[in-house]
Amino acid sequence: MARRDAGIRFRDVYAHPVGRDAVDKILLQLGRSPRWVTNPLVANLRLRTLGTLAAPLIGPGVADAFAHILAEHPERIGQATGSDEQAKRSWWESAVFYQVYPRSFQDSDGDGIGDLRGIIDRLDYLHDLGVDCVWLSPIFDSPNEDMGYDVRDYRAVMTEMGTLADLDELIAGCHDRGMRIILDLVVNHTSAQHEWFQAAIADPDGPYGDYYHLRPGAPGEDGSGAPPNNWTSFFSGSAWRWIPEAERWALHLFAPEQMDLNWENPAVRAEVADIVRWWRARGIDGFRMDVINYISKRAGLPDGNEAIGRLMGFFGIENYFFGPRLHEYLHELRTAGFTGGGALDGLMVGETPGVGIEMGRLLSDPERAELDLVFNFDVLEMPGRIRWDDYSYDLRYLKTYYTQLLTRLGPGDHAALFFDNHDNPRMLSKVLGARADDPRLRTAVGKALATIQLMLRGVPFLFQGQEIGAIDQDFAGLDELRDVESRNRHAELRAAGHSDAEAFAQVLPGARDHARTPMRWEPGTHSGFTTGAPWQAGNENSIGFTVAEQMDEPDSVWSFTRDLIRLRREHRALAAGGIRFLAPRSRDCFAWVRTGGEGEDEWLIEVNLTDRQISRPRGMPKAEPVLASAADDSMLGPYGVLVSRCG
Ligand code: TEU
Repeated sequence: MARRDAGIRFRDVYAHPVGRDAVDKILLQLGRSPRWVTNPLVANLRLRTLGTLAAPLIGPGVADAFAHILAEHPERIGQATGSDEQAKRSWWESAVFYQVYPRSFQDSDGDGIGDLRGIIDRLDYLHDLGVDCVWLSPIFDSPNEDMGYDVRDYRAVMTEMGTLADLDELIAGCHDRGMRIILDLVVNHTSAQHEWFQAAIADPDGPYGDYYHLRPGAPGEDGSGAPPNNWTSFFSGSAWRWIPEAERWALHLFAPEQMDLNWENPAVRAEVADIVRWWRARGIDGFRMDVINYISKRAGLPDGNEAIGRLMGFFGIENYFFGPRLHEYLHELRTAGFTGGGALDGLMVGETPGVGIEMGRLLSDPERAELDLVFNFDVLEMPGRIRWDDYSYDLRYLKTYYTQLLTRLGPGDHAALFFDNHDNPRMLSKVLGARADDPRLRTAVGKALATIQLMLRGVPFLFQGQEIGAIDQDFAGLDELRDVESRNRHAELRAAGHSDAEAFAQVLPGARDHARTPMRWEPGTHSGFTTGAPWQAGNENSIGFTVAEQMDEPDSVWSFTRDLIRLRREHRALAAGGIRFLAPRSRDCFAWVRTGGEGEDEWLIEVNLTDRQISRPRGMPKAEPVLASAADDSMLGPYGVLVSRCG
């Protein structure tokens, strides 16, 4: 069989959306410039030659892995087309989203776990902030091995969070206030306790056996029996679990209790479409689709390339992060699940780890009727860094990242703009570290991040607590960490010979637990989150950074965030206009203009990305300051911000 990479030159790889994003991702991890691969010498190299030359460095088979992906996806990088005015205007394009992590938002019954009634009690708060759409992290029935991302029943509410009637009341409460609500749909995998999986292992050759990735084999008494391939889980260890009662290996990309669904099975796809229709009929306005780019696995589930596995930290990822039938599955779900009365309606925002700019453009191209929007995670860590690294995030990287991202997106493309979520430490703490104890700096950085997120061209997704300058927690030890990923990583480090303290020190910087501490509503015991014992430690007691204190303080992060959202609401250019970057040569100042349509105001935004005072860039357009933080008409203080109306 002719090798797949016969004749392919490296420029072909870089002209391909998947190839370009994969190469850019590798360059990002290596902290290298794209010029490394766009120069004629490399660009004209045959992929096979490059693979041979690079083999000593990156190992064999990488070129073939690229060639395989290119062969599976015939698309080429499309040019940005259309204009801002032509781009369709759906409700979500100018909306401000707010992610609620229900478990830690507001407890109403004193069991220490946040619940739906608690969210209902806080809807006026979200409305006062200016939220347009609430995204709930999973509230479905779940054993909570992964805090709801292991669903046991897609049509029932987790007991500790309430009932379907509560959810109906919450949906109505949002709509009555002119807000919308989307749910977190986790359909790459189900809980091992889901009835489908239970039926599958009871009768692996029956109708449900093909709902999952089950493979024959056996671990062997002495453990000599190897799993079906070398894939590893994102939560440590192999991605395969031996199920004795079924005498089968079962695939789990995440925890051993999160069993990957087999989307090749039309019955699975029909089940998911039915779940979507069921929730749409209950008034849900759309979904955040959990790891939705993982649903298409390469036929045969082949071994992962050793070099790619070492580089990315997970073996097998090239066989599913953008699988061969992904477009087909998404389009089918979009049309089967979201077609209400003929028009494609509802929102599908994809959580797509590992997907880069070009793949994101492909998945969210309106012409394809797949996803509307994707999360690109490359903003969360600086080049060459991973979440577990303990380092100081330099905000100047945001200028590089967003200038590249928003320049590459066309008017018909949209970027989800976010810094925090339930899977990552707080961005404010990544920037300031222990200096976040300085309330002045903490406030300045909180406002600067809010300005970038709410004033750039894109769809902002605030995460609960961001609006009050929430920071990481000083967890005392492993017993305060609840997240399966944190605890598994700690166990893996201990098994590798690290002491408890060493293992904890390596887990702490990247622990998702930082983002899952209870919302700080007011000073005092458990910050008004619960009258009971909170499920997750939240030992911060800093003064001035609770909702109650911030709402009363005109110079707080909360007030500034509300004012930014209000400006977006009052001026279309800020919510849905175009963007023109300024002062490209300034490393320290991130400046841009939001452009409007005929007769609409244009806006100048300037952000000091450093902890030093800087002069405003020369040659800025004439503009009247409207909103400022640590800035005047000539200087920008540390992390200072100026939002001005042009003209
Ligand atoms: O996370 C998917 C994911 O791969 C990462 O974004 C996540 O940070 C994880 O730690 C892998 O390193 C989604 C959910 O957001 C996450 O909470 C779930 O644990 C995961 O999927 C499995 O459902």
